[in-house]
Amino acid sequence: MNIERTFVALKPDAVQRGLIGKIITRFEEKGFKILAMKMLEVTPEQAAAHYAEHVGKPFYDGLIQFITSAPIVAMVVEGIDAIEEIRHIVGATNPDKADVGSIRADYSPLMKCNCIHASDSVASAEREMRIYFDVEKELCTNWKTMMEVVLDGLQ
Ligand code: FUP
Repeated sequence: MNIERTFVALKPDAVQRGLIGKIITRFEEKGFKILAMKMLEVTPEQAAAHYAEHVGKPFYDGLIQFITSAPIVAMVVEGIDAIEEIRHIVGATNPDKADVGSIRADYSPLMKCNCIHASDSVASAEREMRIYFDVEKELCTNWKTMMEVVLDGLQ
């Protein structure tokens, strides 16, 4: 059991379809802690940095067009095994393959607008959150969620 931080982004389709609240509620109700959150319009530079691993792939241009087409909601989220747990709640990249009950299975009809991004490793999380946040200044860490209060009382 590791306390991890991850980067999560609600993509333009989720913002445009009015799904911000429903999606964030899933993380809050599971016991995750939101350390930072903001709505922003992704710049071409941020988009290129975020998706650098996909340069040259057939879907790259569409991906950059999509992520810059309307605002996103960027978040830093902390919790127990947050990287793997949140990827599980998010579901597989292709909503056709995502577990029933996952965000992508429930809300997305297509891989090219699959509602949400979540980092796939500790290294990716560190890299990605720094594209969107000044991590030294913008994270709210000096407070406890009720889940942390509950865990404090357990052996
Ligand atoms: P994920 O880590 O699940 O967000 O997926 P990837 O980093 O592999 O892909 C980033 C985004 O590119 C996906 F969310 C959707 C898009 N994509 C496609 O449109 N087609 C593909 O074949 C693969 C990814």
